[in-house]
Formats: sequence, C-alpha cells, structure tokens
Amino acid sequence: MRNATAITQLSDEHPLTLDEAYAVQRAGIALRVGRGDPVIGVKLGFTSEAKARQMGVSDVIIGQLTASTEVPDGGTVDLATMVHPRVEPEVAFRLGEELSPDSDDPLSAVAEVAPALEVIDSRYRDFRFSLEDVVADNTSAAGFVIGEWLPFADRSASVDDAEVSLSFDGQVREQGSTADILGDPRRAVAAAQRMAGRHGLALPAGSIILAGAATAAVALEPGVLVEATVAGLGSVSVRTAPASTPDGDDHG
Ligand code: 0L1
Ligand code: MG
Repeated sequence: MRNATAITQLSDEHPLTLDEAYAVQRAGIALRVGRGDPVIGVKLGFTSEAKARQMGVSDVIIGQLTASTEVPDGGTVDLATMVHPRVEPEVAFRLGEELSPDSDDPLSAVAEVAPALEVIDSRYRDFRFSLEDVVADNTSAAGFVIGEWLPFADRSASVDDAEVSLSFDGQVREQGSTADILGDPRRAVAAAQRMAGRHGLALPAGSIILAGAATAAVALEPGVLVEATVAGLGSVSVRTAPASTPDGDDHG
C-alpha cells in the first residue's frame, strides 16, 4: 500500500459483483506490473472453515503476489507502510512446471514446498469489508516470507496434518495444524488452479502458491521477531522494524 491510509469500503458507495471485484484486483495488479513489480505467484484466502463461516462464504478467494512484497527469510518488514498489519503462518508450494487450468493432476506440477508467513493488511477501516471488497483489495495481501524450499517430488512431505506454531520473540501466540488449510494444504493447489482459471490468472513454472493460514492471524507489533514453525518443514522468520519516534529516530 503506497499511502498506508485506511479508506471506507468500496461496496459502501459502489456495490460491485464478485466478477467486478476481481476486475478491480486485476487492474490494481496491472498498475504494479507497469511499475516494474511482476506477479510471482498467487495466494488463497478463506481456506479455513472457521474464517469462511465467519465471513458467510463457501468458497476460497484468490489474490496475487508481486515480487516487491516478498521479504527474505530472516529479513525485516517495515510496518510504517501498512495500516493494521497481521501475520499468519502458512504453507507455500512452488511450481516446477506450468499449471494449466485443464490439468487433471495439479499436484504433479508442484516441485517444492516450504513453511511461510503471510502479512495481511486491509486498506479498509477496522479491517471491515465484504467479500467483494476484500477481493478488490487483492485479498489483503501485504507481504510474504518463504522458508527453505524442500522437494515435493514424492508428494509425501508430511504437510497434511502437521503442527504449526506462530511465535513473537519466542513466545507462542498461535498454534494449529496444516489440516486447517482446506483439510489438507495440498488441496490448495487444485483450488488455486480452479480460481486462477476462473479469474484469468496464469500459473507459469516457478509460481508460488500460498496455501492459506493454519491459525488465526495475529496483529503485528514493531520490534519483534516473528517465527512460524511447521512440523516436518521447518521454520521461517521475519523481524518487524522498531517503532520510530516522530523525529525519525528508532527506539532500541
Ligand atoms: O490470507 C488471508 O487469509 C486473508 C484473506 C482476506 C481476509 C482478511 O484480510 O482477513
Ligand atoms: Mg493468508
């Protein structure tokens, strides 16, 4: 987000259909691509039953990941560019070959799997939005961090019911299981294929697929070390920059 300023929901003033919301999302991403920030993958939202129920929706949503929003594992994210960021632990897949909409074996296109963190931030005041609003806002995608990629070739990497924890400065803030991601995060690959096909998004070789959150999202605070651990896959971390004083100096 360039101005880090919350706005009222789009749908308050201009009711929009889901297809129109995806058109808004594509137009926003096209602006970024035009600024030299390419799309490098997609993400799914509402992959947990609890969150989907809370929103009253029965299907996942898809957003796009652009290169500038990737933060290296162990890197630092600057909250000053965000409104009310939250973080959630996820699983990521990387395609070894193009995933076409008509493939009947989407998992065969996956080359690697990794633990991941997603930073979500909504441009809407108080994180309140309709389904169409959040789709237009690129599904709140604000940043992501990928841990070490592991081969997925034999498909047996134990990602289906793996324990997940999210900690801030070593203190566990959320615990869950990858089973909270569509019952099995591997299902996210077929879901991404279906949603990408429906909304005109390409999934070329090398694309990252962020499968969805394994726990509730936690509000980010300045100056903390955030770490997610996925049993069998390992850990991934990111630091948040310290709070800055009005004159621009950092605390600590
Ligand atoms: O990645 C996500 O699950 C977020 C989807 C959008 C809903 C939200 O911002 O909480
Ligand atoms: Mg997410």
